[in-house]
Amino acid sequence: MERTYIMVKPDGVQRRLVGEIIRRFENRGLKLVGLKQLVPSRATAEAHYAVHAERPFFGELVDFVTSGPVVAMVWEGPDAIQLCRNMIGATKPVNATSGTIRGDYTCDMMLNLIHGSDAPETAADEIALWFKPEELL
Ligand code: RTP
Ligand code: MG
Repeated sequence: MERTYIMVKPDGVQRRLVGEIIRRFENRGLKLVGLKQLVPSRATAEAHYAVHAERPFFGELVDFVTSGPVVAMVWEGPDAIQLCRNMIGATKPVNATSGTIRGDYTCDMMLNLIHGSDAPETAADEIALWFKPEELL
């Protein structure tokens, strides 16, 4: 069993896609173990995307993810990290195929609806960044 950090970004909340996204993960058989809505602080967003701190789009990315409410979640299941990445779809819109969340609902590189952890180490770090242990059931 693995746990992964999933976040509906501000564009996904604004577009009323929270229910659709949760439905997809539940239909797939994953278990929801943490869920909350919040407006991320700049410090949390910068820590979350710290790996991209030197990239030219970093400021814009932090501005975007702090621009409104996000829905932070932890999902659990076999190979949950890669399984969720596959369901989310590629970062580059042209590579996000139909049937994935990004492939079905967006063609924008920044407004791409959803984040998912990309490896076991980043999943552990992100879960600890966004959730207190007692918030996970
Ligand atoms: P995320 O972390 O948000 O789940 O997205 P990801 O793994 O698919 O992509 P990542 O490489 O981690 O990049 C994080 C976010 O930065 C924006 N980005 N822009 N202009 C660019 O070349 C570029 N590359 C990445 C995207 O919004 C991406 O979601
Ligand atoms: Mg990423």
